[in-house]
Amino acid sequence: VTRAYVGLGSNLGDRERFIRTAIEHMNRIPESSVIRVSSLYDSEPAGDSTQPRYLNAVAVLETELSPERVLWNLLLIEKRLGRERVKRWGPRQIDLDLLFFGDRVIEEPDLTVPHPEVEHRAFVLVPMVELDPTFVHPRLGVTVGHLLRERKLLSAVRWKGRFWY
Ligand code: PH2
Ligand code: MG
Ligand code: MG
Repeated sequence: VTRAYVGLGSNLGDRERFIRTAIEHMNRIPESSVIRVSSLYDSEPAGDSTQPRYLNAVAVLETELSPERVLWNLLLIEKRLGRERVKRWGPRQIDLDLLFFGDRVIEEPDLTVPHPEVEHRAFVLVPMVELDPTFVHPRLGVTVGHLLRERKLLSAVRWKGRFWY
């Protein structure tokens, strides 16, 4: 069994509802269960700064599936929740990113793990640190706690309360 960390983001419609529904769907992925979810964080949009603010969280998915299978299931959930892929880094109802898959490092055309943006994004590092500050980024070889302290990104996210999951 592997612990996969999944980043959730929404900046259109009822953001909290999209995140909650996505987590319920994730818990129904075969041979997998959501064992923890971070708090919710309201964050400044990265990339195109004219889009609405995001709500972000990170969930821990315990799974027996391969990383490719997990990714396939995440994309299916995005589709079920009505996501339309309009523009890279543009606004979206729901975005599910496979951030980490245990300590695996994967470089494939359709799957890069750890997610290549992790170390630049407060809205990923802050919830990761909340879940486990000692988690080691397997490509960089340092903890997520270290990355967050070193990069001084904290100001970009606002804590929005504990998730009730
Ligand atoms: N996701 C993006 C682009 N920009 N900004 C924030 N704050 N949160 C996100 O989840 C996010 C983003 C593309 O996936
Ligand atoms: Mg994303
Ligand atoms: Mg994505």
